[in-house]
Amino acid sequence: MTLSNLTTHLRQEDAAHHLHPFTNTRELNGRGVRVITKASGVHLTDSEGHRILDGMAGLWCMALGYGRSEIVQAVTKQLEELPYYNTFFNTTHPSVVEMSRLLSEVTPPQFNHFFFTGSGSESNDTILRMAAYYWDLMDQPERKIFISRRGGYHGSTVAAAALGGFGSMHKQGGVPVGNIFHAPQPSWWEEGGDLSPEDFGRKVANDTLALIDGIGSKRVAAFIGEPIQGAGGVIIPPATYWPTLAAGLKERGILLISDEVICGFGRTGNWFGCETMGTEPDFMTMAKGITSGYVPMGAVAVSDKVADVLIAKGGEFAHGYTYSGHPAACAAGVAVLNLLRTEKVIERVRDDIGPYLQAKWRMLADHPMVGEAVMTGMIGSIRLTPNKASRASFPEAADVGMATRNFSFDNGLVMRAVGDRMVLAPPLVLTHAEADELMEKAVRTLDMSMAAQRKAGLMA
Ligand code: PXG
Repeated sequence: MTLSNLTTHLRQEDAAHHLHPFTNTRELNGRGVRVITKASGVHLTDSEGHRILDGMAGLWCMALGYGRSEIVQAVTKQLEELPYYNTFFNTTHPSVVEMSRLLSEVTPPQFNHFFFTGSGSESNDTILRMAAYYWDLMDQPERKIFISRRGGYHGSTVAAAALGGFGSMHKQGGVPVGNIFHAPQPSWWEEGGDLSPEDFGRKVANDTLALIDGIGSKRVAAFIGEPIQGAGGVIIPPATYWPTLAAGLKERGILLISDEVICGFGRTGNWFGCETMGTEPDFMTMAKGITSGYVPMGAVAVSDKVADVLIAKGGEFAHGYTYSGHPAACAAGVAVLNLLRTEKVIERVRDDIGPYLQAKWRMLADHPMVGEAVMTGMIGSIRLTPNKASRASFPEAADVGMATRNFSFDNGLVMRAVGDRMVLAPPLVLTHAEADELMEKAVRTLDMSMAAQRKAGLMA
């Protein structure tokens, strides 16, 4: 394939001046970056004119798909009327007021107050500070420890990286935030051994509570977890995990933070992942789907239990961002929440396109290279394996996930690889015909990858 002048030019300029997130720049520049120029509905177009089905909704965020004029018009109107004003010094503006009210309507009943940020990472930093302040106000200042999980992802600011459970992130740049302990993750296929998924779910929850008791439960401020771990490979916990863990946290008076950055706003077939998992968190972390990715924004949902104390007993909470409650972001958020409601997008994920896609996706478990194929709502993964009977893994150095991702892209489908798990989170507005196209491409991708692994002697 000969590349157009435009692609060559953009690749050269990108290599010369742009440092990409989570990227080995030397390798990328050697390979040449892929240039995405346009998108519409659930399809991307690259600079060479290839049409690619976006099975990752951007980066888990484009729930309503690309090119929604209702959102574009709402943001444009807001930028014309009031492009910016802050919410710090005794001021507010109509779009942040409307966004806050709408959030109180769509979130579980305990949430009636919202703090706005620019991203999921900033939201988690906010929660760390707010939860610590809450315990000071409750005269329990010794509660300063946060429990997170191995394989959890909570962002890339210094505190959020420390909170997350990726050793690769902890090693770089020090991450000097103390008071954080990492509990095991409920990944049955990889770690469940001979236990049934239900017994394994209970075991991981009880091991987590034992870790907390070992630390001293009265020193623990909060536990944070994604209802379904996203960037850690879409780990859907056994049904016993969350109820056992949430009950144990409640008994010990520990706050529960549900990181809804990926699971929130319909991804799991309910408004929030905690509703799907049956927990009642004290905080929710929100970003991504809150604006369907059109404008950056994050938010923290603060339960009445916490907000009442902050308001009744607290002084000034010395925390905030220039873009807290940015008018254009709130205008996008209001448009998105209205569209999710009027188009019944979440009901459709629960009752129609979700079950349709799940049934087809789960059939991938019959493929010789797939150990398990799981999906809740419209977030799923498949675990690649050279031998499903023994639940074996490919050698790490072979990077079979990455190779499979590249086959997928070449087949016109974006799937992401997390180690040897292929993850999928397409726009929630996917049609049945687009789901069929997605599955056809996924099967072809697996067949191509399996042929390559067999040729390389990595699989019988
Ligand atoms: N919490 C969760 C659960 C997330 O998935 C964040 C917090 C941080 O949000 P911001 O807006 O600060 O990025 C995230 C972000 C990946 C990937 O490779 C996932 C995320 C971000 C970047 C890459 O899957 N999730």
